[in-house]
Amino acid sequence: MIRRKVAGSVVLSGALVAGLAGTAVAQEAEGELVVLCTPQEQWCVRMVEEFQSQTGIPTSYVRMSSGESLARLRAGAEAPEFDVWWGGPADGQIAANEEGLIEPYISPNAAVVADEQKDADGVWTGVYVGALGLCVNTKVIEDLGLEMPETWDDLLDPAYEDNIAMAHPASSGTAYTTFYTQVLRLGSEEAAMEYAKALHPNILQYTKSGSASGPMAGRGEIAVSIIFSHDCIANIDEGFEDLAVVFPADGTGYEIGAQALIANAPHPNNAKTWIDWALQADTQSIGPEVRAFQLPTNPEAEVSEFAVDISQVNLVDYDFQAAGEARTRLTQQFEDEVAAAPEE
Ligand code: S7P
Repeated sequence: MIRRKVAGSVVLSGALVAGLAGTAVAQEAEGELVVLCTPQEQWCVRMVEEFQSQTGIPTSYVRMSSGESLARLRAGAEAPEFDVWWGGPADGQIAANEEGLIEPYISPNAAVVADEQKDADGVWTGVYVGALGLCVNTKVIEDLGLEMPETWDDLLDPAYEDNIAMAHPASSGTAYTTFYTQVLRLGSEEAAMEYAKALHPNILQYTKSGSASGPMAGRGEIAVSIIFSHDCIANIDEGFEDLAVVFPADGTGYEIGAQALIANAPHPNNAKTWIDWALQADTQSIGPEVRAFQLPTNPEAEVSEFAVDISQVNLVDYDFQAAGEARTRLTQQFEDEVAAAPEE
Protein backbone atom coordinates (compact mmCIF):
# COMPACT_ATOMS: atom_id res chain seq x y z
CA MET A 1 0.00 0.00 0.00
CA ILE A 2 1.37 3.39 -0.92
CA ARG A 3 1.75 5.79 1.98
CA ARG A 4 2.58 9.40 1.45
CA LYS A 5 2.66 12.32 3.76
CA VAL A 6 0.93 15.47 2.59
CA ALA A 7 3.56 18.13 2.21
CA GLY A 8 3.65 21.59 3.63
CA SER A 9 1.78 23.55 6.20
CA VAL A 10 -0.03 26.75 5.59
CA VAL A 11 0.19 30.19 6.96
CA LEU A 12 -3.01 32.00 7.78
CA SER A 13 -1.93 35.59 7.60
CA GLY A 14 -4.34 38.41 8.23
CA ALA A 15 -7.15 38.19 5.75
CA LEU A 16 -5.15 36.10 3.32
CA VAL A 17 -4.64 32.38 3.10
CA ALA A 18 -1.26 31.93 1.46
CA GLY A 19 1.51 29.40 1.15
CA LEU A 20 -0.43 26.33 0.12
CA ALA A 21 2.23 23.83 -0.92
CA GLY A 22 2.74 23.84 -4.65
CA THR A 23 0.49 26.78 -5.44
CA ALA A 24 0.95 30.48 -5.64
CA VAL A 25 -2.76 31.01 -5.17
CA ALA A 26 -3.90 33.32 -2.43
CA GLN A 27 -7.59 33.93 -1.80
CA GLU A 28 -9.21 36.21 0.69
CA ALA A 29 -10.15 34.15 3.73
CA GLU A 30 -13.68 34.48 5.01
CA GLY A 31 -14.36 32.26 8.01
CA GLU A 32 -15.36 28.69 7.37
CA LEU A 33 -15.82 26.29 4.45
CA VAL A 34 -18.65 23.80 4.01
CA VAL A 35 -17.99 20.96 1.56
CA LEU A 36 -20.62 18.83 -0.14
CA CYS A 37 -18.66 15.58 -0.39
CA THR A 38 -19.75 12.67 -2.59
CA PRO A 39 -16.95 10.03 -2.46
CA GLN A 40 -16.70 7.53 0.36
CA GLU A 41 -16.80 8.84 3.94
CA GLN A 42 -13.17 8.07 4.88
CA TRP A 43 -11.88 10.10 1.95
CA CYS A 44 -14.14 13.04 2.86
CA VAL A 45 -12.85 12.92 6.44
CA ARG A 46 -9.17 12.86 5.41
CA MET A 47 -9.59 15.61 2.83
CA VAL A 48 -11.34 17.91 5.28
CA GLU A 49 -8.80 17.22 8.06
CA GLU A 50 -5.87 17.88 5.73
CA PHE A 51 -7.38 21.03 4.26
CA GLN A 52 -8.18 22.44 7.67
CA SER A 53 -4.75 21.66 9.05
CA GLN A 54 -2.98 23.12 6.02
CA THR A 55 -5.05 26.29 5.70
CA GLY A 56 -6.39 26.96 9.19
CA ILE A 57 -9.83 27.40 7.64
CA PRO A 58 -12.49 25.73 9.83
CA THR A 59 -13.94 23.14 7.44
CA SER A 60 -16.90 20.81 7.70
CA TYR A 61 -18.59 18.48 5.23
CA VAL A 62 -21.79 16.60 4.56
CA ARG A 63 -21.45 13.28 2.70
CA MET A 64 -24.20 12.69 0.16
CA SER A 65 -24.62 10.65 -2.99
CA SER A 66 -24.76 12.56 -6.30
CA GLY A 67 -28.53 12.54 -6.80
CA GLU A 68 -29.16 13.47 -3.18
CA SER A 69 -26.61 16.27 -3.53
CA LEU A 70 -28.40 17.63 -6.55
CA ALA A 71 -31.75 17.55 -4.73
CA ARG A 72 -30.26 19.25 -1.65
CA LEU A 73 -28.62 21.99 -3.74
CA ARG A 74 -31.90 22.54 -5.55
CA ALA A 75 -33.83 22.77 -2.29
CA GLY A 76 -31.34 25.26 -0.84
CA ALA A 77 -30.88 27.38 -3.95
CA GLU A 78 -32.24 30.54 -2.30
CA ALA A 79 -29.78 30.34 0.61
CA PRO A 80 -26.98 27.89 -0.27
CA GLU A 81 -25.48 26.01 2.68
CA PHE A 82 -22.48 24.61 0.76
CA ASP A 83 -19.46 26.30 -0.79
CA VAL A 84 -17.99 23.57 -2.94
CA TRP A 85 -19.13 20.20 -4.30
CA TRP A 86 -16.23 17.78 -4.29
CA GLY A 87 -16.41 14.41 -6.04
CA GLY A 88 -18.97 12.25 -7.74
CA PRO A 89 -19.27 11.78 -11.52
CA ALA A 90 -19.19 15.06 -13.48
CA ASP A 91 -22.71 14.48 -14.83
CA GLY A 92 -23.95 15.52 -11.37
CA GLN A 93 -22.21 18.91 -11.48
CA ILE A 94 -23.35 19.36 -15.09
CA ALA A 95 -26.96 18.65 -14.10
CA ALA A 96 -26.63 21.17 -11.24
CA ASN A 97 -25.22 23.76 -13.65
CA GLU A 98 -28.26 23.27 -15.90
CA GLU A 99 -30.33 24.57 -12.96
CA GLY A 100 -28.07 27.56 -12.23
CA LEU A 101 -26.66 25.95 -9.08
CA ILE A 102 -22.96 26.18 -10.11
CA GLU A 103 -20.66 29.19 -10.48
CA PRO A 104 -17.91 28.58 -13.04
CA TYR A 105 -14.36 28.86 -11.72
CA ILE A 106 -11.17 28.09 -13.63
CA SER A 107 -8.47 27.25 -11.13
CA PRO A 108 -4.92 28.16 -12.12
CA ASN A 109 -4.03 24.64 -10.98
CA ALA A 110 -6.41 23.14 -13.56
CA ALA A 111 -3.79 23.77 -16.24
CA VAL A 112 -2.24 20.36 -15.48
CA VAL A 113 -5.55 18.54 -15.98
CA ALA A 114 -6.17 17.09 -19.46
CA ASP A 115 -8.73 19.04 -21.52
CA GLU A 116 -11.15 16.10 -21.66
CA GLN A 117 -11.10 15.90 -17.83
CA LYS A 118 -12.40 19.43 -17.24
CA ASP A 119 -14.99 21.85 -18.56
CA ALA A 120 -13.42 24.56 -20.72
CA ASP A 121 -15.57 27.22 -19.02
CA GLY A 122 -14.76 26.07 -15.48
CA VAL A 123 -18.18 24.63 -14.63
CA TRP A 124 -16.44 21.49 -13.32
CA THR A 125 -12.88 20.25 -13.03
CA GLY A 126 -11.94 16.57 -12.80
CA VAL A 127 -10.11 15.31 -9.72
CA TYR A 128 -10.11 11.55 -10.43
CA VAL A 129 -11.15 8.95 -13.03
CA GLY A 130 -12.50 5.41 -12.68
CA ALA A 131 -14.35 2.74 -14.68
CA LEU A 132 -17.52 0.84 -13.87
CA GLY A 133 -17.25 -2.89 -13.37
CA LEU A 134 -19.10 -5.96 -12.22
CA CYS A 135 -18.05 -6.89 -8.71
CA VAL A 136 -18.60 -10.64 -8.75
CA ASN A 137 -18.61 -13.12 -5.88
CA THR A 138 -16.90 -16.09 -7.54
CA LYS A 139 -18.07 -18.52 -4.86
CA VAL A 140 -21.73 -17.57 -5.29
CA ILE A 141 -21.34 -17.94 -9.06
CA GLU A 142 -19.89 -21.41 -8.54
CA ASP A 143 -22.65 -22.36 -6.08
CA LEU A 144 -25.25 -21.25 -8.63
CA GLY A 145 -23.55 -23.39 -11.29
CA LEU A 146 -23.00 -20.34 -13.53
CA GLU A 147 -20.13 -19.18 -15.70
CA MET A 148 -18.56 -15.85 -14.76
CA PRO A 149 -20.57 -13.03 -16.38
CA GLU A 150 -18.70 -11.38 -19.24
CA THR A 151 -21.14 -8.87 -20.69
CA TRP A 152 -24.00 -6.58 -19.64
CA ASP A 153 -26.37 -8.90 -21.48
CA ASP A 154 -25.18 -11.89 -19.42
CA LEU A 155 -26.80 -10.19 -16.41
CA LEU A 156 -30.24 -10.59 -18.01
CA ASP A 157 -30.11 -14.39 -17.57
CA PRO A 158 -33.03 -15.41 -15.31
CA ALA A 159 -30.53 -17.53 -13.35
CA TYR A 160 -29.50 -14.22 -11.72
CA GLU A 161 -32.98 -13.55 -10.31
CA ASP A 162 -32.56 -11.59 -7.05
CA ASN A 163 -28.81 -12.10 -7.28
CA ILE A 164 -27.69 -8.64 -8.47
CA ALA A 165 -27.65 -5.31 -6.64
CA MET A 166 -26.91 -1.76 -7.72
CA ALA A 167 -27.79 1.70 -6.54
CA HIS A 168 -30.76 3.69 -7.81
CA PRO A 169 -29.88 6.25 -10.52
CA ALA A 170 -32.03 8.94 -8.88
CA SER A 171 -29.90 8.94 -5.73
CA SER A 172 -26.56 7.66 -6.97
CA GLY A 173 -23.99 8.90 -9.46
CA THR A 174 -22.59 5.38 -9.79
CA ALA A 175 -25.99 4.05 -10.82
CA TYR A 176 -26.65 6.93 -13.19
CA THR A 177 -23.29 6.22 -14.85
CA THR A 178 -24.44 2.59 -15.16
CA PHE A 179 -27.71 3.66 -16.76
CA TYR A 180 -26.16 6.17 -19.16
CA THR A 181 -23.58 3.56 -20.15
CA GLN A 182 -26.51 1.53 -21.49
CA VAL A 183 -27.74 4.57 -23.46
CA LEU A 184 -24.35 4.83 -25.16
CA ARG A 185 -23.79 1.09 -25.54
CA LEU A 186 -27.23 0.39 -26.97
CA GLY A 187 -27.59 3.62 -28.93
CA SER A 188 -30.73 5.21 -27.45
CA GLU A 189 -32.49 6.19 -24.24
CA GLU A 190 -35.38 3.88 -25.16
CA ALA A 191 -33.11 0.86 -25.52
CA ALA A 192 -31.42 1.67 -22.19
CA MET A 193 -34.80 1.87 -20.46
CA GLU A 194 -35.76 -1.50 -21.97
CA TYR A 195 -32.47 -2.95 -20.71
CA ALA A 196 -33.18 -1.58 -17.20
CA LYS A 197 -36.67 -3.13 -17.25
CA ALA A 198 -35.26 -6.50 -18.39
CA LEU A 199 -32.62 -6.39 -15.64
CA HIS A 200 -35.11 -5.41 -12.94
CA PRO A 201 -36.30 -8.96 -11.97
CA ASN A 202 -32.69 -9.89 -11.23
CA ILE A 203 -32.14 -6.91 -8.93
CA LEU A 204 -32.48 -7.88 -5.28
CA GLN A 205 -32.11 -4.29 -4.10
CA TYR A 206 -31.51 -0.76 -5.39
CA THR A 207 -29.37 0.84 -2.71
CA LYS A 208 -29.26 4.58 -2.07
CA SER A 209 -25.49 4.94 -2.20
CA GLY A 210 -23.38 3.75 -5.14
CA SER A 211 -20.84 1.60 -3.35
CA ALA A 212 -23.22 -0.08 -0.87
CA SER A 213 -23.78 -3.22 -2.92
CA GLY A 214 -20.06 -4.15 -3.00
CA PRO A 215 -20.03 -5.50 0.58
CA MET A 216 -23.35 -7.27 -0.14
CA ALA A 217 -21.57 -9.22 -2.87
CA GLY A 218 -18.55 -9.65 -0.59
CA ARG A 219 -20.75 -11.29 2.08
CA GLY A 220 -22.29 -13.61 -0.52
CA GLU A 221 -25.77 -12.09 -0.31
CA ILE A 222 -25.76 -11.59 -4.08
CA ALA A 223 -23.66 -12.81 -7.00
CA VAL A 224 -23.00 -9.45 -8.67
CA SER A 225 -22.76 -5.85 -7.54
CA ILE A 226 -22.62 -3.15 -10.22
CA ILE A 227 -20.23 -0.50 -8.92
CA PHE A 228 -17.11 1.43 -9.83
CA SER A 229 -14.24 -1.05 -10.19
CA HIS A 230 -12.09 0.88 -7.69
CA ASP A 231 -14.76 0.43 -5.02
CA CYS A 232 -14.78 -3.33 -5.65
CA ILE A 233 -10.98 -3.37 -5.43
CA ALA A 234 -11.25 -1.52 -2.10
CA ASN A 235 -13.67 -4.22 -0.91
CA ILE A 236 -11.19 -6.93 -1.93
CA ASP A 237 -8.41 -5.06 -0.11
CA GLU A 238 -10.67 -4.92 2.97
CA GLY A 239 -10.78 -8.73 3.02
CA PHE A 240 -13.68 -9.81 0.79
CA GLU A 241 -11.50 -12.36 -0.96
CA ASP A 242 -14.21 -14.07 -3.03
CA LEU A 243 -14.75 -10.91 -5.07
CA ALA A 244 -13.39 -10.36 -8.58
CA VAL A 245 -13.77 -7.42 -10.97
CA VAL A 246 -15.12 -8.03 -14.48
CA PHE A 247 -15.20 -5.26 -17.10
CA PRO A 248 -18.11 -6.02 -19.43
CA ALA A 249 -16.66 -6.96 -22.81
CA ASP A 250 -19.45 -5.10 -24.61
CA GLY A 251 -18.07 -1.80 -23.27
CA THR A 252 -18.25 -0.17 -19.88
CA GLY A 253 -18.77 3.39 -18.68
CA TYR A 254 -16.46 5.52 -16.63
CA GLU A 255 -16.56 8.60 -14.47
CA ILE A 256 -14.59 11.76 -14.20
CA GLY A 257 -15.00 12.58 -10.52
CA ALA A 258 -15.43 16.34 -10.50
CA GLN A 259 -15.52 19.38 -8.25
CA ALA A 260 -17.39 22.67 -8.68
CA LEU A 261 -18.00 25.99 -6.95
CA ILE A 262 -21.57 26.41 -5.71
CA ALA A 263 -23.49 29.42 -7.05
CA ASN A 264 -23.91 32.11 -4.38
CA ALA A 265 -21.73 30.13 -2.00
CA PRO A 266 -21.44 31.76 1.42
CA HIS A 267 -17.63 31.48 1.32
CA PRO A 268 -16.62 31.58 -2.36
CA ASN A 269 -12.97 32.47 -1.77
CA ASN A 270 -12.47 29.56 0.62
CA ALA A 271 -14.21 27.36 -1.95
CA LYS A 272 -11.70 28.50 -4.58
CA THR A 273 -8.85 27.78 -2.19
CA TRP A 274 -10.24 24.23 -1.77
CA ILE A 275 -10.60 23.75 -5.54
CA ASP A 276 -7.02 24.90 -6.10
CA TRP A 277 -5.76 22.66 -3.28
CA ALA A 278 -7.70 19.59 -4.44
CA LEU A 279 -5.92 19.77 -7.79
CA GLN A 280 -2.43 19.63 -6.27
CA ALA A 281 -0.43 16.43 -6.68
CA ASP A 282 0.10 15.97 -2.92
CA THR A 283 -3.61 16.33 -2.25
CA GLN A 284 -4.52 13.80 -4.94
CA SER A 285 -1.96 11.40 -3.46
CA ILE A 286 -4.08 11.14 -0.28
CA GLY A 287 -6.65 8.86 -1.94
CA PRO A 288 -4.82 5.52 -1.77
CA GLU A 289 -4.22 6.04 1.96
CA VAL A 290 -7.97 5.64 2.46
CA ARG A 291 -8.45 2.92 -0.18
CA ALA A 292 -9.59 5.36 -2.86
CA PHE A 293 -7.98 3.70 -5.87
CA GLN A 294 -9.20 6.01 -8.63
CA LEU A 295 -6.73 7.51 -11.11
CA PRO A 296 -5.77 11.09 -10.18
CA THR A 297 -6.18 13.85 -12.77
CA ASN A 298 -2.95 15.56 -11.73
CA PRO A 299 -0.27 13.63 -13.66
CA GLU A 300 2.24 14.29 -10.85
CA ALA A 301 0.09 12.62 -8.18
CA GLU A 302 0.95 9.14 -6.96
CA VAL A 303 -0.98 6.36 -8.64
CA SER A 304 -1.91 3.43 -6.43
CA GLU A 305 -0.60 0.00 -7.39
CA PHE A 306 -4.28 -1.03 -7.23
CA ALA A 307 -5.49 1.59 -9.71
CA VAL A 308 -6.96 0.21 -12.93
CA ASP A 309 -5.23 1.22 -16.14
CA ILE A 310 -8.42 2.18 -17.94
CA SER A 311 -6.62 2.46 -21.27
CA GLN A 312 -6.71 -1.36 -21.20
CA VAL A 313 -10.49 -1.47 -20.66
CA ASN A 314 -13.10 -1.42 -23.43
CA LEU A 315 -14.88 1.85 -22.62
CA VAL A 316 -17.96 3.39 -24.20
CA ASP A 317 -17.42 6.92 -25.50
CA TYR A 318 -19.03 8.52 -22.44
CA ASP A 319 -20.61 11.91 -23.18
CA PHE A 320 -20.62 13.73 -19.83
CA GLN A 321 -22.39 16.84 -21.12
CA ALA A 322 -25.25 14.88 -22.70
CA ALA A 323 -25.47 12.60 -19.66
CA GLY A 324 -25.61 15.57 -17.28
CA GLU A 325 -28.22 17.43 -19.30
CA ALA A 326 -30.47 14.34 -19.41
CA ARG A 327 -29.97 13.32 -15.77
CA THR A 328 -33.05 14.78 -14.09
CA ARG A 329 -35.40 13.69 -16.89
CA LEU A 330 -34.03 10.17 -17.20
CA THR A 331 -33.89 9.45 -13.48
CA GLN A 332 -37.53 10.54 -13.17
CA GLN A 333 -38.41 8.23 -16.06
CA PHE A 334 -36.50 5.40 -14.36
CA GLU A 335 -38.55 6.01 -11.20
CA ASP A 336 -41.79 6.01 -13.18
CA GLU A 337 -41.06 3.00 -15.38
CA VAL A 338 -38.57 0.75 -13.58
CA ALA A 339 -38.41 1.24 -9.80
CA ALA A 340 -39.07 3.89 -7.18
CA ALA A 341 -36.06 5.44 -5.46
CA PRO A 342 -35.18 3.86 -2.10
CA GLU A 343 -36.26 5.72 1.05
CA GLU A 344 -33.13 4.74 2.94
O1 S7P B 1 -16.49 5.72 -3.40
C1 S7P B 1 -15.90 6.45 -4.38
C2 S7P B 1 -16.89 6.73 -5.43
O2 S7P B 1 -17.35 5.54 -6.02
O3 S7P B 1 -17.98 7.43 -4.89
C3 S7P B 1 -18.54 8.24 -5.89
C4 S7P B 1 -19.85 7.66 -6.12
O4 S7P B 1 -20.53 8.25 -7.16
C5 S7P B 1 -20.58 7.70 -4.78
O5 S7P B 1 -21.61 8.37 -4.87
P1 S7P B 1 -23.02 7.74 -5.29
O6 S7P B 1 -23.56 7.18 -4.02
O7 S7P B 1 -23.67 8.97 -5.80
O8 S7P B 1 -22.89 6.71 -6.35
C6 S7P B 1 -17.65 8.15 -7.08
O9 S7P B 1 -17.45 9.35 -7.71
C7 S7P B 1 -16.39 7.66 -6.47
O10 S7P B 1 -15.49 7.10 -7.36
